[in-house]
Amino acid sequence: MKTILTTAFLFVTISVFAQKNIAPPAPVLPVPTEAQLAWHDMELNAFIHFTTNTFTDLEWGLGSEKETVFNPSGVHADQWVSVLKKAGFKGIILTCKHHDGFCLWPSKYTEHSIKNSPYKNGKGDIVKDLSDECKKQNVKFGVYLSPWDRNRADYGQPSYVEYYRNQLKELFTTYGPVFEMWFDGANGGSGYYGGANETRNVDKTNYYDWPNTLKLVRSMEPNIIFFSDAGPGVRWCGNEEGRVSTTNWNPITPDTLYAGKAGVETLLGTGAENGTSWIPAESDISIRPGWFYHAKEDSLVKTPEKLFDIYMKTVGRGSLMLLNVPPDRRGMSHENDVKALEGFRALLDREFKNDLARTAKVKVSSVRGKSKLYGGANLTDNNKETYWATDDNVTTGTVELGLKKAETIKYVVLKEYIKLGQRIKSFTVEVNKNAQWVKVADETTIGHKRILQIDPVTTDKVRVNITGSKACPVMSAIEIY
Ligand code: FUL
Repeated sequence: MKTILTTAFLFVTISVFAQKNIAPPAPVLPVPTEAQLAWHDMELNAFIHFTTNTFTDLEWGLGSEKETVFNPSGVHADQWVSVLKKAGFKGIILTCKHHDGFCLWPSKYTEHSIKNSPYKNGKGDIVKDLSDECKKQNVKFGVYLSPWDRNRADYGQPSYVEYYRNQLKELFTTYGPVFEMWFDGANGGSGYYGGANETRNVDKTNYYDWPNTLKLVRSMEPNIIFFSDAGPGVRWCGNEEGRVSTTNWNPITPDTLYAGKAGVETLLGTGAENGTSWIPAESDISIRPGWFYHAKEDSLVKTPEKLFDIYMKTVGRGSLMLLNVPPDRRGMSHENDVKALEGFRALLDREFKNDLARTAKVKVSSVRGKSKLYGGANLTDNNKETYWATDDNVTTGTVELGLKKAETIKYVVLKEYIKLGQRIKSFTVEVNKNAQWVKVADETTIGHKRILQIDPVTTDKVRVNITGSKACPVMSAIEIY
């Protein structure tokens, strides 16, 4: 008895040891930071655009608006947050200051703010209201502070950059934590500029001295994600239509993105296979035609189906969907927007309800070191920390999922284990129909998440073929709906 036990113990020890000994794949650089990984996992991010424009019916305020025009009958930040949270949004970025320069907090550096508005007799502070509410409801809070300021007399001079930095200090030391900072690309042009009423163009590359501004913000919020055309945290997706390219590389080389470069929009959408930095694409879009609330757009709110389509073309292509839901003059998310968001959530829940892969039999073409640590079962265990991988010299592979019974399927979801970099360059998906494999998708990149919508088909077997990869493929999940 004792010998049997000892032998068994030795066997278990040796096999565990052998499995432990198979080293994980080396990362393919660049790889995301912890903060970027957390950002990817959010999938849904929100914008709140609110300023004097809400009351003047403009999209870009001139900067000459009197503070008194800002006069919401209330500010229901609790409602903004709860509506977005219920729909699945994990963060909210507020236009603390848009291009018109009006500040939603009582900044001590300007008179052009909420403190001179009739709202709460000048005692209001909407940045505080929203950041407090986000804390309360466990939603991340982000800041949009427009670099372009059409109100300031000194816009274009060094003192304005000082002013901008002072405001960043004010915001980050009073209203944090802040998870994302949005540096909008639109700047320079016509404006009020303290009464000058002229056109001012700044040298966008050098005027703001971005390296030092970012350093300042990082000293207050070390893990902040910076959005701008070229990152460094996340990049613009190149359009405001709610889509990235089907080929979407997270890496990109920031030097190739200087403002005004022809064709840069396409590059922003695709990223670059051999890009030097991990700067994923964020896709900003408004639930209405405009970024600010206009009553005339009440009938033009995007439908749940349209929002779902945007989700498929952003989150479903490895990007993040950043949706703007602008409060109206009552300081509330309008009922039409609320209804659209509820419908959007219901669609997501309905379409991705029952993952058929969870109970499927998984067969893979090969496993790294033949070790269970990297086996095919990791693809369907609903654990994002486990993955299927092949040996280093194997850059193609096949995963076959045998469903419990024939089912009609509409979506195949694929995820790479991006902690080790984005690797897969091409893949196909096949379904078995009348004992024949039929190709239903022929695609390129995967990244954080790829959702393929296929014509509904009844099958009991699905096959994913990785046909090209920069190094051995490393995938964390396959789901089928
Ligand atoms: C643009 C701005 O000009 C719009 O007004 C809006 O804020 C959008 C998110 O970014 O560049």
